This record gives sequence, C-alpha cells and structure tokens, in this order.
Amino acid sequence: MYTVIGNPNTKALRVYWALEELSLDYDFIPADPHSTWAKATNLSGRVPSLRTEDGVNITDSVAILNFLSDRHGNENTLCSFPTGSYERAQQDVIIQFCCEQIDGPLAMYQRNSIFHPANLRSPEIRSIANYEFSKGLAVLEKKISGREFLMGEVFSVPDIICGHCAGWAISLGFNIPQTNEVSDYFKRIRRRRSLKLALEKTKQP
Ligand SMILES: N[C@@H](CCC(=O)N[C@@H](CS)C(=O)NCC(=O)O)C(=O)O
Repeated sequence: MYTVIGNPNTKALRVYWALEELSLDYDFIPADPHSTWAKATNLSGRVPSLRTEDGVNITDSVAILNFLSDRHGNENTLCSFPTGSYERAQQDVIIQFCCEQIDGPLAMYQRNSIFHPANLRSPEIRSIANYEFSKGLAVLEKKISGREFLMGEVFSVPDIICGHCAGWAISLGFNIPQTNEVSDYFKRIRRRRSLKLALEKTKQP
C-alpha cells in the first residue's frame, strides 16, 4: 500500500486525487511543509512525498503523478502514453506549461507570503503573480478549446495539476474568469467523484 506524506491543503491533494482516480488504497500522514515528517522525507522540507510498498520515497507532486500514471493508469483514466511517443512528448509539454504558467505564479505568491523571511516579503508580488496567472489562463484557454481534457478525450496528469491549481487560485482570491472554456473546464474536472472522495477521506478535524 502507498503512504502519502502531506497535508491535503497542499499539493499533496494532487496525489490523493490521483490515487482515488485509480481506485488505489493508501495511508496518509497529513504533514505540513517543514514539519518533522516533511524534513525526513524531502531535503527541502516540502510536501508531498509518496512512500511505496518497497520503502522507496518519491518526492514532488508531478514526479509522483507520472509514476502513478505510468504504473497504474489505464484507458479510462490517468492513461500513460509510452515514453518516446509523440503523445507522451505532448503530455510533457502540457505538464511543463502547467507547472510554469499556472502553478508557478500561485507558488511564488504563496511562498512569498508564508515561507520567505519577513524582510523579503513584498506586497507587489500579489499583482505580479495575478498578472502572470491571467496570462497562463489565456494560453490554457487556447489549449483546452474544443477539448474535454488537456490531452483530448482521456483525463490525465496535467488535468489533476490544473484542477488542483483552480481550487488553490480560488482560495488565494486570484482572478478566474467565470464564463469561458477555461471556467467550464475547471468546473468539469473539479466535479469529479475522485476529487470529492480524496477531500472526504483526508479531511482534517
Ligand atoms: N515541486 C514540488 C513543490 C512542493 C511544494 O512547494 N510544496 C509546498 C506546499 S504546497 C511546500 O512544501 N512549500 C514549502 C516551501 O516552499 O518552503 C511539488 O510539486 O511537489
């Protein structure tokens, strides 16, 4: 059985969501960033990590999602395209885009407001991050136009990254358009039963 280390109010939620998508059993330790568990499992003290049944520890949400998708994905969900295929290259392109242009601005803003030392905190970061995030959403609109999911018909790793970032952006109060293909896409993926189950099972008192 897998064990996830990471509070569900962090990027660990991506891992819980993927495990539910794949109907896999898991234990979890809802560790906060820089907690004893986080430091024991990741040299940078970040979460999430995934501990496998062989005692191997894998850090970083995207590496974990790719690992789970490669190992357990199927034609219905978290399908993994073979390495060396054009589809896999395209999936990696979209993942890279999500990390840099959707996740990146949110992560920068959050790190500056919570984890950076007080003398490096800057109120201007919020509007810069919001600007970068809006630019990312404009590109996302082109990528998702006419498609159900980012890779086409099948739900895959980049959809979890984007779905997580949508909820994160809302909780940070970032601007998300209410009526366009991006907002429809966000609603579509965030309505998935696997996300609901992940949130219910990992809910903290
Ligand atoms: N590349 C990592 C980043 C993980 C990350 O930044 N996690 C946040 C919580 S969502 C964290 O632990 N932040 C602590 C810090 O930035 O020092 C991933 O995708 O898992």
